[in-house]
Amino acid sequence: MPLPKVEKIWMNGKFVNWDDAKIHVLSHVIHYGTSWFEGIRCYDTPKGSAVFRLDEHMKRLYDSVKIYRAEIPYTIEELTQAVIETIKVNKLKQCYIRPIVFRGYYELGVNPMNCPIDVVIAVWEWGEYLGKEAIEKGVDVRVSSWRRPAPDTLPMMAKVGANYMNSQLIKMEALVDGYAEGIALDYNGFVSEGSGENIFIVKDGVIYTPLISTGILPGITRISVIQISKDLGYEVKETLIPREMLYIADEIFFTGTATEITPVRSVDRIKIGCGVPGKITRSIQNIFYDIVKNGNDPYGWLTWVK
Ligand code: PPE
Repeated sequence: MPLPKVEKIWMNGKFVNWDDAKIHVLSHVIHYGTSWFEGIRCYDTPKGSAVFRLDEHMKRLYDSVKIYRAEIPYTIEELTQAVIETIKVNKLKQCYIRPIVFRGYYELGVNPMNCPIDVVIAVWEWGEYLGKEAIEKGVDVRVSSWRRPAPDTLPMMAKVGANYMNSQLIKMEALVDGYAEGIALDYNGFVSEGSGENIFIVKDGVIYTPLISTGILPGITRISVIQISKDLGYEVKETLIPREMLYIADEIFFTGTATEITPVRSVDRIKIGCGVPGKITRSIQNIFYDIVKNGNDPYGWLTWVK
């Protein structure tokens, strides 16, 4: 599906027309994957438009850049304000927000340090991530034959363009084989995450999710769901999860900005629980969607656009 165009894109401090937001083919990012980005959602609630956990997303962006010895030439406050302005200038009530920082055009060669840091913020409308009905009925997934990188190869805590080549392999393999998504194991063979989402497993009333050290992105939806689950009175364990625990789980669900909270109904064609979204998944979904869809925000997680 082609991107649904909006009017303006914020590029290095200025608004440019969607069609003019271009870079040179010899930009460093194109050759070596030198980019850091975020995915954020703005929701249309009855109380007005609101961005979910904007501050946490922006902090993660600055952290991603720092890991690579680079620096964003704007303060976090400036860039946060620019996100809000980009939503407003495009007159969108709800949208997906993609701030992206990259090494631009100057010289080539692996050393990135002389190339400029360019900053872009784009917004567009992005609906269901894992297909229609996924959030209601759940998705069928497989365990990927591709693993997440070992900890001393690529830093997976950084949300970096290059990391998504690994995600692309996981995703393509799953789609070609008739699944909605793939679950990658980490380099030791423990459950890690999906190509673009974190994973939670429910077994005997306890909620489990993989450790940060298993090659996962530290998801903002993940920490939000951990908080919601604890407040609902559930025990949450961040721990190593063996592959077979997926098969005997009572419930499984994915979390992520694009995917929100999507139940998993089968793994490797093995039915999870009754093959329909479980009770605990539902109760967490209910709180999450009450925040983002209805604007009922006991946690102060929403930034109002007006
Ligand atoms: N793991 C990965 C690898 C990942 O890309 C995401 C977000 C998550 C976990 C969940 O993180 P969070 O959004 O902070 O809860 N993936 C983004 C990009 C997806 C894409 O296809 O592009 C997203 O969901 O916006």
